Amino acid sequence: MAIAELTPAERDAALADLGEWTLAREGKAIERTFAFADFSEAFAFMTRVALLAESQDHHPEWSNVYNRVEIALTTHDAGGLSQRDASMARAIDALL
Ligand code: HBI
Repeated sequence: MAIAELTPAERDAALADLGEWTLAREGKAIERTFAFADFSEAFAFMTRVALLAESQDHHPEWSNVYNRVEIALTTHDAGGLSQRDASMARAIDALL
């Protein structure tokens, strides 16, 4: 599916509302690190994100070490950031 990459202005506007997320990969991705009480809490969060990703057909690039989860969002089909990444970041924050 063709989807447009955000312009720098759109990117900066999206990030303004996503206070905990930072720009990465020279503006091609956004990322956030989450820390939970323990592995079980971290994995429960990852399960919720996984179901969200499937429902949105938009999938994170992520890693987990014990109680920490690192998530990066980018749109492969756009070759960088799209509105889908901003929407997904907001939806992920709502799963906390
Ligand atoms: N997830 N992050 C990300 N980026 C994509 O471009 C993407 C995806 N999940 C599924 C998906 N694209 C499909 O639309 C395409 O693989 C067909």
